[in-house]
Amino acid sequence: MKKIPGICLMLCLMLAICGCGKTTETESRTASVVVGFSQLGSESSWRIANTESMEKAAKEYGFGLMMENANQKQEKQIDAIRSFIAYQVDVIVFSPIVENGWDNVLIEARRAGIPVILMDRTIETSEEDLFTAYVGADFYAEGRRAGEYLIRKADALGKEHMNIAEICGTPDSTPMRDRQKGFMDVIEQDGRFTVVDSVNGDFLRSMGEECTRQLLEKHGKDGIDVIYSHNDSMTLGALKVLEENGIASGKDMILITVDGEKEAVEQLKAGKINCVVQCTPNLGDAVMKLVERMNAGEKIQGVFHPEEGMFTDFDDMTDPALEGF
Ligand code: GYE
Repeated sequence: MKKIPGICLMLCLMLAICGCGKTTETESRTASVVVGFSQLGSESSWRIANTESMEKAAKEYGFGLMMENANQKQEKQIDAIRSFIAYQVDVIVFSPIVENGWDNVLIEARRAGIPVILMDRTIETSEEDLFTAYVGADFYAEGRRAGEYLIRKADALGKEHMNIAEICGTPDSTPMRDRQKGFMDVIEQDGRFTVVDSVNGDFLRSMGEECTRQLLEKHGKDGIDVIYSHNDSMTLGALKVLEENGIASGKDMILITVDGEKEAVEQLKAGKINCVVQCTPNLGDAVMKLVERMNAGEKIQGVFHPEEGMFTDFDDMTDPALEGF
């Protein structure tokens, strides 16, 4: 099984770090280029900012945007893609909720001659040429960054052993799979760490809360030293439960999270979160730039990763660059 055709064409695109429900149409009747965009849901602040970034960029480039929000349902995304094919949009952009199960609908798009760009997450397929490009983060690198931070933190605290609880994002989604793998590949090299539990929080704040309650019940507060959560929304849910239980997060419980939304960065500055691995939702400009080039007849292929870093309690918290979205 191959994950990304042409992965050897890895290109790095510097993305400027700046910046539902029913179908929304942005000037698609008059625009010369119409983009059909299937957003997977509104599960997190990351997602909301991502939707805004797509809308803003479409406007700036003068493209019509037909947007459907799938509210976390793969079937709805498939329906949306079919409706874009029927409408004969110029380009289909979508953020696949999970990696598998797209072949049939994407074969239909290929047959109709409509190019597809994957935005944010990628797919697993053995078919050739189901999409032209993927614009999204390197989630594996994000997971590795989280693991590298933990090793540095354990060194600084002089810890001989740490128990980790992992709160995962949507099962079988790219960020879930790769943030887990990257993290594990790093910490497995170091005998000091044990992952005592790994639970599904579906990238939702409410689930982050629920998972943390269950984790504390099962392992007790002394049974967990670190929570590694795959996104800020779940981490903020976890924080609430830790506070309720009088657990000093940031000190007695190390919190590592991914995204970089404002609220999480504020909690990092307040010392309650230890590490925020950055994942930018501002992909709209890079996507629309590709649409523009494709429309000009250029053949686009490859993987476009934004440049990302991380914010941690080793950094100067007064740094104005630590802002979040
Ligand atoms: O980290 C999370 C969102 O796919 C990168 O999805 C995205 C993830 C993001 O729900 O907050």
